[in-house]
Amino acid sequence: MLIDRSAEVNIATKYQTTALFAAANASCCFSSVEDGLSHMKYRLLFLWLIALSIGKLPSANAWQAPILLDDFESYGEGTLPVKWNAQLNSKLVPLTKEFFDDNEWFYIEKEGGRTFVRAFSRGESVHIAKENGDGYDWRLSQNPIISWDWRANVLPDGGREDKDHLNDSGAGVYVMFSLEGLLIKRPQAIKYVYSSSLPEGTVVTYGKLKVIVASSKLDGMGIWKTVTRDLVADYKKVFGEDPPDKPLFIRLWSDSNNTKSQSSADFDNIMLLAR
Ligand SMILES: [Ca+2]
Ligand SMILES: [Ca+2]
Repeated sequence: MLIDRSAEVNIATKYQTTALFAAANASCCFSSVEDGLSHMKYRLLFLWLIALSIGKLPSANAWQAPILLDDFESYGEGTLPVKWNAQLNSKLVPLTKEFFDDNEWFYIEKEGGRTFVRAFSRGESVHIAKENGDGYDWRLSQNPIISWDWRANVLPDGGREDKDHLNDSGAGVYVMFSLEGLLIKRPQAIKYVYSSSLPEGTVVTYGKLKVIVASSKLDGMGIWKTVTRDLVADYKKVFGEDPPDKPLFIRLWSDSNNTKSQSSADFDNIMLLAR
């Protein structure tokens, strides 16, 4: 059977031309970050140009746009990250100040030209979530990579994810895949954590919740780190099967309730990428 590839080639050429045009534009603007292009946009452009330069820019019908879930640049300092939801009685509901108090909160911070969200807990567990379909349509077959920046400011003293009674994580990025069960819904999820005490790469199992240590205090804290995880590969590794194509939601997390201590962590640039 003959296949007409001309349309595909034309569109692929258009992508490459657009990338080169974007590069030309970017070169004129690198000295003026404050003019509007965020660090995130540079990073997306950079990834794209690398793919182009090594000849790995996929054909047009295989190429998937990266999804920028949130870079928090659209919020004012001290405001709530209202693109995200609170959870109430197992349901995601609009985020309001009533969900927070002095001991547990997520608020927007600005520092050195960067806008991000800070999670704080004192003897509590605090989280916000963003449902798949709420402003983004995420399919692992198209965007299997999850990436984010985080910075641990204070990690729960003595927290360790492999002990039930000390199970606190100063920062977590939690991907929920399914909720199964008739009376009691059991989540199938991967939770990437910034651990107070376990080394990077550690995997801890709580039934269908798999905890993967993505960063560790053993390697330092107090500086921004970028984490990039192949969610499909991680899922296969910890569950021994292919993941469902459409995860349910992403949750940002911080807790210090078991150790009765404190946690403070910052999140930024949450992205879903193609391979
Ligand atoms: Ca930001
Ligand atoms: Ca806990």
